[in-house]
Amino acid sequence: MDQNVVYESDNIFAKILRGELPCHKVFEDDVALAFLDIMPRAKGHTLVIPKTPARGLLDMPKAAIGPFIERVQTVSRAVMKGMEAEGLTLQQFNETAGGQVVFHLHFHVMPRWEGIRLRP
Ligand code: DGP
Repeated sequence: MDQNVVYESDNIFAKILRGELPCHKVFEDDVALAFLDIMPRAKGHTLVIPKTPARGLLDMPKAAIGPFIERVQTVSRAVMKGMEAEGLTLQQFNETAGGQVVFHLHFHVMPRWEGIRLRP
């Protein structure tokens, strides 16, 4: 695992952070950016990414994790309220084998309603 922990700054989310690619922004401060997922698995599916460069949760500096998770909570609350959701699913993938496609740490925030499944 350690030998794979290389942050590549040409990933799509790094480009979004630098303003080189557009996004539908829902939250931003000095710690994190949140924007709508381009392939939503639920209405209001939002991604929260840290401004700290980290490939995944495993290489995120410890001191940066707390502030970032606070933003995940802030965005989750706002998404729940804005979407009038009944529940919430959070997902975070690490490495290709773990389902990760974009190699900048991100949490999926997916509002949920009774009886409505996530799209695959
Ligand atoms: P994963 O690394 O498996 O968590 O998947 C990456 C997610 O990012 C996937 O749900 C689709 C989304 N995504 C990929 N490219 C873009 C993009 O350019 N813009 C936005 N808004 N979302 C993207």
